[in-house]
Amino acid sequence: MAKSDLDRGSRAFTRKLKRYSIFSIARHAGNYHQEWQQAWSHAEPKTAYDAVIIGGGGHGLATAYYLANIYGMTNIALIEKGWLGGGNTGRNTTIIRSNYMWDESAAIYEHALKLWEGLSQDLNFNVMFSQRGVLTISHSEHELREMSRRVHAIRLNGIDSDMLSPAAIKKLVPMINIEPNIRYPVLGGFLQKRAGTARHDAVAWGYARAADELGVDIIQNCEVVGLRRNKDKIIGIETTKGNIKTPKVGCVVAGHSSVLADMANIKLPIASRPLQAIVSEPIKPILDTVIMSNAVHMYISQSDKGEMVLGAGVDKYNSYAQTGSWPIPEHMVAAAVDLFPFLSQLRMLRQWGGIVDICPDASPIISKTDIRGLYFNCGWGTGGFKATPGSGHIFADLIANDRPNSIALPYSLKRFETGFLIDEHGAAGVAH
Ligand code: FAD
Ligand code: PYC
Repeated sequence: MAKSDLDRGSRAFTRKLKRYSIFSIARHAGNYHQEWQQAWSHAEPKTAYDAVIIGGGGHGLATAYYLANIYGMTNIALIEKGWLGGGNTGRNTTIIRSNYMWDESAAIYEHALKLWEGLSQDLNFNVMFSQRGVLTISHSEHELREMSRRVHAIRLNGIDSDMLSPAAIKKLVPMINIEPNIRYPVLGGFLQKRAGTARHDAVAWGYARAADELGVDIIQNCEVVGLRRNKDKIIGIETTKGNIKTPKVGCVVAGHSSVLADMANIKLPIASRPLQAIVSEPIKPILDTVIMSNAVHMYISQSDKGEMVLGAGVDKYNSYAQTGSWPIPEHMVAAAVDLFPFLSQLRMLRQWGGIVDICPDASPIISKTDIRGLYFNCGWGTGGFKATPGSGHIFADLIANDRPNSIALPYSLKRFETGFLIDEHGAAGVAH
């Protein structure tokens, strides 16, 4: 065993001992979070690694964790230009579901959902996964028929999904207005009971801590500014903390995927757009289901802190500014108040935006490129949080084995040449 492996092993062991001992709990009980053990170390880049993952969101961190945990690749680094989870991972509205239309989507989103179901145990970190159910409502007869067609497809893939009448919806969500004379009358809906939410930053922190314990170097405040290649082979990266040699680079940078791809003269079929959300002041628990309306681009849930979390449709222009235009939340709030009149009594606390990377078919890219050793995982658009564990798991497999497994294969960049697109605009609809 190399000395660096021993160092890593003892680093993890000492940290675990300090963290879990009863003395540690007693010592920290009265000191208001002072002297707490850091959950992961702040590494400085070495000159070379076996692989480098660019992007410290949930997908990048999950990739690094599975590379180390499953494939034993521990001489790797994760490079983040800001702070972990500061991109879309910490900005999303945390909806997790696997009720997509096509078989390829069922495979990947259900793979992720199954991993979510054991994630807190796997990471030994409470990611607060809550299977409170996700209800999608319909406001027209036509939408209802389309919904029932999708429910049949979902069930054929063995995934739970049930159509609900307005009365059943009212029973499940007493706060909803199902009067027939409102602007967006509720004609029915469908529910995935195993779907739900998780605490998004805990997901980043949990993966970071677990990856760090396995020896992954997590390097923050370090921007990748160039990709180095020798003809058709990747040989390293250029960063604001110096150059790093590596034969494998995984890019997982969501809204900035085209920027990274441009460094390798690759054009990705991606539009980068702002997606906005808002939260209200906290109130007592009144909503224990997630509700989405694709037709009006409105979705709502209540966070564990009591805030009402509301999200809107994607902005209609490309941008890298993490904000968004006013008419989008204004339209969404009008619909939300129509459906949930109690919202008019609440003050909104915060609004924010994230930059999402949307493919023409609203499905992701998990792919090798024409440059050997350069891989992309992106294009999750408005709906990648739910995929975080599955995406990292599959991307790690692609990087370690340099070939896509059966779940990843349909998500190759080649589909934009062959035309085998996986059109999920309908299922991604709420934010599209
Ligand atoms: P990110 O978390 O964005 O991570 C990418 C990281 O790469 C960033 O931290 C960034 O700083 C870093 N980076 C970029 N360029 C560089 C560089 N040159 N060098 C180093 N680092 C770099 N999805 C759902 O499934 N359910 C939802 O309810 C949901 N709601 C959403 C609501 C909003 C408002 C938004 C914005 C998104 C929502 N999404 C949702 C989408 C989801 O957030 C994303 O698909 C997912 O978080 C993407 O994760 P990621 O790890 O790929 O990206
Ligand atoms: O993909 O479920 C989703 C989603 C909801 C809000 C934004 N994305």
